[in-house]
Amino acid sequence: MKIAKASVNICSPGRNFVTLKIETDEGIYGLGDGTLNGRELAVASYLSEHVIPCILHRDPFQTEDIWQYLYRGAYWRRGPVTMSAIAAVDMALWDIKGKALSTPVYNLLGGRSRDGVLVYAHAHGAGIDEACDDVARHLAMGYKAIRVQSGIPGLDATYGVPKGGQPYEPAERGLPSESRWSTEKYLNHVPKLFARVREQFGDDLHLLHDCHHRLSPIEAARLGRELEPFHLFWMEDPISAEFQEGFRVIREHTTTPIATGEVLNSIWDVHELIRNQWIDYTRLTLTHAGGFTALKKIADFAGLYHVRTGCHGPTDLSPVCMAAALHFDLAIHNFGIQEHMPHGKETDEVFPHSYRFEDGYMFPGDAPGLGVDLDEKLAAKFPYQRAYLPVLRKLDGTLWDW
Ligand code: CS2
Ligand code: MG
Repeated sequence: MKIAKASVNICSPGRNFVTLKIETDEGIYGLGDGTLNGRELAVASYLSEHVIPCILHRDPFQTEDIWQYLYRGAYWRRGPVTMSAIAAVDMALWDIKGKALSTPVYNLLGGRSRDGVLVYAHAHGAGIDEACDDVARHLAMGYKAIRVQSGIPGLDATYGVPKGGQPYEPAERGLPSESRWSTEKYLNHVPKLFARVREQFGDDLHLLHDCHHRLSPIEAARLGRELEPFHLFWMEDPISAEFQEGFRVIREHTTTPIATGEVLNSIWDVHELIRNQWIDYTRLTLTHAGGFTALKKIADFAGLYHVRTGCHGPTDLSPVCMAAALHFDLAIHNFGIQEHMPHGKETDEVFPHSYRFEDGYMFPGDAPGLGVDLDEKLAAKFPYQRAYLPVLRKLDGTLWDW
């Protein structure tokens, strides 16, 4: 079997997605997600201009060699654009392998290591009361793990709390919006939020929280320590993820488990974090970190150090990535948890899939390959629209990490 054709689809059914379709001379095709929120066209062009010409006529079963060719062969290493493009190819090739062998991808990765994939939902509210109402709503839907974010008194907007009942983190058309931030107000508020959530919902529920890179190591250490009585499943991205050494300070002061990695894209971004046991969960995704071929190696390395996975799974990654993540999560031994943010109706219709949610767990389904498709006709009705993530400034105007 040979790769006969490959094309990049860019569509916006609710938000922008970049999908690579690789077709073989035997009529089998595979899909890969290359979406990089706010920088979609850079990946699309990297794929069309630089990657597709190099993979034509190759054997699609040679996932390892093609991965090495695209990574080492380019000379230039890492980075979200490069690694998302490589991931899109890798995912599509594993999809083809699964279809050619008539088996779901998880069987090619080691088979089922568990019955289902534990996922966490997102609860949020303008204040503590509203956030608790949202926790109750998600519990009623069957979720066993819930990330909780709430508005901060004195701040107009904050990460993880969409305004006016919009879906979580809508793609913002036009140039980036700006909002203001106060670490002091945030640090004073979050322990109160979790004290209330634990009091109202008891000990069984897994609770998570995302700091979204905004703290210094010692501020994160303070927060982790103050959250200890509420036994979080994890405190996510307490500081800028690329500052590996910074996690040492946090670790020395608190037993609250730490997760990071959603903005990182290779083993070299996390190997110190893992080797020194400064984190408990890696958040690397299949899309941004080079696909199955790369993530499997990272997970196996992490497993030696009792570090588990918690793949990033926001709505700005397509259902192709979600499907891929579920195959991966089901198969690897040191799986921790999977983020689940349901896509909107339009996105689900453009990407029909076999995965499903039931009683707090997700299941990739038994369709051969990834079990996800792209309805190209429907996708054409949702053309790309430029959209950006917001930008953050401190109260005095200093640019900050969003
Ligand atoms: C987030 C993301 O899912 C998460 O934990 O941190 O929502 C992140 O902000 C977006 O994926 C950025 O594109
Ligand atoms: Mg996050």
